[in-house]
Amino acid sequence: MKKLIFATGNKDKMREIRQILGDMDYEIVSMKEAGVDIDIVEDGTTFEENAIIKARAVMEATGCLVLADDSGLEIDYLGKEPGVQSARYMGENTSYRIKNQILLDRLHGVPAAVRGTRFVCVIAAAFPDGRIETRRATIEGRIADKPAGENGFGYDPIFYLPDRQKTTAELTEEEKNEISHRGKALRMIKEIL
Ligand code: ITT
Repeated sequence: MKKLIFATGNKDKMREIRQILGDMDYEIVSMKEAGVDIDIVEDGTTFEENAIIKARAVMEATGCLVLADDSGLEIDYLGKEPGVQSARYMGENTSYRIKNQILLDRLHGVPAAVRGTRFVCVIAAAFPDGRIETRRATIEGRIADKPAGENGFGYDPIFYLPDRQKTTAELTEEEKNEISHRGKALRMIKEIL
């Protein structure tokens, strides 16, 4: 079977990716499983730039087909913060329980109509011949009034879906992957592999 390396060090993303790409004709290996131990500096200013930086670095180190995911949360009321800084917002070692609570505090008293938010995901594919492709997808929601749910990761407990009356942390993994930014972007990239 052909090999595809996914350039992420985030175990939660990797779990979702394996489920979404599980039916492909590729053996999907994480960076760690591929024995790639390089320090990648994500200094791009857009999701596209950072996804390309990650995918290209690992493709150049291995010569393999590589995919990378750069994603994050945009909160309209905060001028699209934390955006591309989502993983580094308030420090990489600050727990998401605390990050989520601080975001809820910053939106304290803000009415539902202006609590709009979205998850953005850009998947970059770096092919061994140097070709690069990217695909972007989003899911729209609202910042919850309080955290809810144990599934997912990161900002999922405060990402509320008004239609379903649930946060993305209250969805099963299959339900989230069907509608999520990551599920949509990965299904688009599947079409070109
Ligand atoms: P890699 O760069 O190694 O892939 P990372 O966690 O640093 O891992 P990003 O730079 O792309 O990844 O940051 C994405 C952050 O955005 C992630 O750590 C979460 O905080 C948040 N995020 C992205 N997708 C999410 C999702 O589906 N649910 C909850 N939070 C999400």
